[in-house]
Amino acid sequence: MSGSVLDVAAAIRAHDAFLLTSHARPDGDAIGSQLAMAFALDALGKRVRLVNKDAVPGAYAGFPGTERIIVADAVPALDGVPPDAEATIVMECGDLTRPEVAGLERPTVINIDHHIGNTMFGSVNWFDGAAAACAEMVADVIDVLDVPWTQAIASHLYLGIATDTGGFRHGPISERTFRICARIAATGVAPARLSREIFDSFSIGRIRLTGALLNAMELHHGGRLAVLYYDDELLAACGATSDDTDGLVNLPLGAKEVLAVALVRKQTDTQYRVSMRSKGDVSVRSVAVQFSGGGHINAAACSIPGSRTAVTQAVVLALGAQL
Ligand SMILES: [Mn+2]
Repeated sequence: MSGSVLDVAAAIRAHDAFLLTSHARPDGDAIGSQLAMAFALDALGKRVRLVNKDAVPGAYAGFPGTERIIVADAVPALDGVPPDAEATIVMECGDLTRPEVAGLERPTVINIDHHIGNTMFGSVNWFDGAAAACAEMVADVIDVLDVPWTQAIASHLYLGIATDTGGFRHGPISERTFRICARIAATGVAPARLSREIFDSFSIGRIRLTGALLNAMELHHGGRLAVLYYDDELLAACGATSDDTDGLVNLPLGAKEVLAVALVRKQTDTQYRVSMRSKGDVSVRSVAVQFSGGGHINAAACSIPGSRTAVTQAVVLALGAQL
């Protein structure tokens, strides 16, 4: 049972205090969904706190309210509110381990997500695989709760949608997406300014890392598959940090012939994280699942044990079967 926006709204109306979280290493949709929801709950007079495992990526730090996010491995104790009185809202997460924050369990856990494979871990679950971003779902929640869209809410909905669609390039972008965007623009926020802030706020280290990654890019299967690789040494050499790597996996897709990309990141000598992206019907999700990972058809990830060579060969082979 995938539930509905009405179930979510009813659960929100029934509580006064909320704990909002999203996945570790948050992306734009994680941050945008959380803060749009937070501002809506504020408007209803609810008590709201936000807890994430990792800090807000630098490019999004200027968006309103990001300073409210508590960065912690475990939910801090809350004075005056017994934990059971607080409802947890988890956005953008296929299961309750994705936040990597301990202590999220509550009698009411509201699960709002658009990732295929969601385990329906909540006491209230709303899954919508047709949403281009979790932020689209949050927009619906806000409407059912009858909260007017402020510029702060609109900015965060835009952050989620613009990033999860790669600047309106991929995913189930629909009429609904553009209806929401039309209403975002109607609040008076300038989409072009937000897009500049989202997409053109990188560090110089990120730009140098981009050059290094692409310079060392490998092509396989007649150029249809690109493989990128980095480790901590390359980050340091470029003056970059792991905060600078978000979205780099998409770069080779800018080449017409490239249909899929694997970005391999060294975690240890015997463990590698593989992020994958693809165009059209090429399913990187099915490859990620083979290695106990997950994601969407066009965006998925997994961790694979083995040497760099063995991991890369396994990924090249598995992706080749999808091309
Ligand atoms: Mn998302």
